[in-house]
Amino acid sequence: MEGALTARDRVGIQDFVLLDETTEEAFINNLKKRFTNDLIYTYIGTLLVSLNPYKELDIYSSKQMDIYMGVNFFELPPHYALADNAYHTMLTEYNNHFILISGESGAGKTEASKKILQYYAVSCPSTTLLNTVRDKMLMSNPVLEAFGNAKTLKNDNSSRFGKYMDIQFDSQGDAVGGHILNYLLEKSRVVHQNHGERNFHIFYQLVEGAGDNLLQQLGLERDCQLYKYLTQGECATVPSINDKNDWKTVKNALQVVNIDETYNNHLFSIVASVLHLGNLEFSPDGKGLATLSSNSNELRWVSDLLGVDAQKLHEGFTFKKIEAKNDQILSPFTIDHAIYARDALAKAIYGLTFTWLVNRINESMENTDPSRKTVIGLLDIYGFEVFYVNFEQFCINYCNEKLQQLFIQLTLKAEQEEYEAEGIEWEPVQFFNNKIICDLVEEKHRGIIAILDEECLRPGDATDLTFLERLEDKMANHPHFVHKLADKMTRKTLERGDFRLLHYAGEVTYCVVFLDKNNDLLYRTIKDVATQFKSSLLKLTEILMAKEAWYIRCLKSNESKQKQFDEALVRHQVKYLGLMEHLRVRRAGFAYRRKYDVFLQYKPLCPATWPHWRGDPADGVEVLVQHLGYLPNEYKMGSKIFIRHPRTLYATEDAFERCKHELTRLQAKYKGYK
Ligand code: AD9
Ligand code: MG
Repeated sequence: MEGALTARDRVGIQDFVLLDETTEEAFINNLKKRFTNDLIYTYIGTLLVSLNPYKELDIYSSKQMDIYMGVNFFELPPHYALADNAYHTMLTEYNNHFILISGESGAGKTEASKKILQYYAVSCPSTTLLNTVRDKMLMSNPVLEAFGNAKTLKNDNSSRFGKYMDIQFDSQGDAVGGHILNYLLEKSRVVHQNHGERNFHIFYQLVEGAGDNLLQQLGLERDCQLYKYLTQGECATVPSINDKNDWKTVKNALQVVNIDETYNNHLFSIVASVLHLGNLEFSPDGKGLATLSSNSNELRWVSDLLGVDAQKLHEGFTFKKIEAKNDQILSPFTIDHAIYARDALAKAIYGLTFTWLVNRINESMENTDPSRKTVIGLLDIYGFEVFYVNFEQFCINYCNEKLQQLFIQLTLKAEQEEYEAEGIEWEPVQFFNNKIICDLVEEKHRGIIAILDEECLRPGDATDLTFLERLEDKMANHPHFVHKLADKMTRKTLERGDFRLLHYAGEVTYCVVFLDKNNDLLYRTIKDVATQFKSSLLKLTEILMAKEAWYIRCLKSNESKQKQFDEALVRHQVKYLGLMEHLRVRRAGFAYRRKYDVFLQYKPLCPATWPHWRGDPADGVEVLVQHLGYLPNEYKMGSKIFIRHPRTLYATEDAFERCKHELTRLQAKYKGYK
């Protein structure tokens, strides 16, 4: 007993529900102990908390995976058990599941989702044919990461798109197909990067990794510094990233997902054309209008690589076509317009290429067998970000609000329903409900997106500032909108053209460059983004609500990407992710529930159930708990056994450990006599 307690004191408890106290202090201490001992996963009941270790741990080998297959959730340290449990529940109950992985940027969501995918790919029963589908699923990751991830200040491999992947299983539990839905790629990164950030990985991989012949065909030099779109962040090389090696991985992965050499050529022609586009420069003519100033070589490369007439391209960058009656008039661009047109083209072709890639990958993973499949969905989106940010980050943070809302709804709902179904009374626990912030963004007629839509459609002189005025007018009394006059202290740092939202995860200041009526293309794009994004999130919520949910809450251990435990940072995340409330909900009623046959593992503790209980498992459990002295109010028999207090279960587990120890000792002694 003492030994067990010492170990518990040293390495912490693997389920927060078993903590003696539910204080924040105890919670953080437990996390810290586990982190110090490289134990990065901890349960809150069936929810998994993961703390980014920022170092490679030897816990993801196939040997480790074998140990987890089919074991009970609580029998092994938390880790693959969640993935395995979702899988086995899917097989036994024949229903659909999803794993929601959330947390802020750099918390470890993408890594967690890759580990889970790997687990399913490796651990399911296999045939040679199906292995190819699995390889495609696995290899979709390096491809999409190359084109959709980038180095940011928060994360050297930050996802700049949202990804929901369904893994389809047949009735034998074999992974037979996959399908990816992608959400809002941060296209602005193609043409602009903040200091200390990079463009999408693929550009650097191409320049660093491609063979001399390919570079020559694409008109590129092996020097990232030569390309404007690659150097704005002034960090083309990153110590943790090996672009040359990654290029090889991506090339190989492209083959696996059926993107062969012919497609490769098209694909990299487009990527290269973006780099050439970025080097096009304009200078003013005598009247201040745009003319192409850089050498015509760049234009020729864009034209060759995209297969578009160079003259037409040139016109497109320097003139606007106005349709008047049956006539067309060419109105010359200013420099700003020309730059805008160049960047818009670069973003558009990159965005379309990304969508094409996702479609190709989906085709390659498609399962054509019409028999019914069950799925496990993995949701890995870009994490919450607190920067001085633009419209895309506004969408990213809105997406995180929606997922937090989904988490609140589902955890409360599921818990409440289970208690009701089992006839168990419980006291609801108060959560901060972020619905108020979701409404602020998306409410019909009154939300930020609705106001943006209206401004876009309003004829005449709508600008960023009129949009901001309308926001300030409408949101004046909203507790999560910082009005420029509402807070004099805050106002000091609110620049003209900024607004600030109090998100569930923290304050974020947004710079309004949403609307620019002079730039009809820009405001049309923004409007479509805002509205489309809102409806695609709505669809995603519907997809998820129809499935059984599992949660991984990822926490960032520190900001310096090293193995350190920054207590204040961790505490902040524990707070806003609502982990304490979740823990209280789990403990408010019956913290533990176990299927009868699983609980019968403790049968050596009772002479009446040992060595076998031959009757109904529920009766066996009743006999067992009576023998163990459980008081009537400490447990409840429903479709499984519900145990009110973790300590009760803990005492049983301790007794079981001692009993096993004694049995082993007796067996050894018996052998000795023989
Ligand atoms: V973002 O919202 O896409 O910017 P994520 O996805 O939450 O973010 P990611 O999974 O990319 O973060 O993790 C960031 C980095 O932390 C990784 O590149 C690893 O260096 C590190 N990390 C995360 N999880 C693990 C892990 N389980 N083991 C080792 C890890 N390192
Ligand atoms: Mg990620």
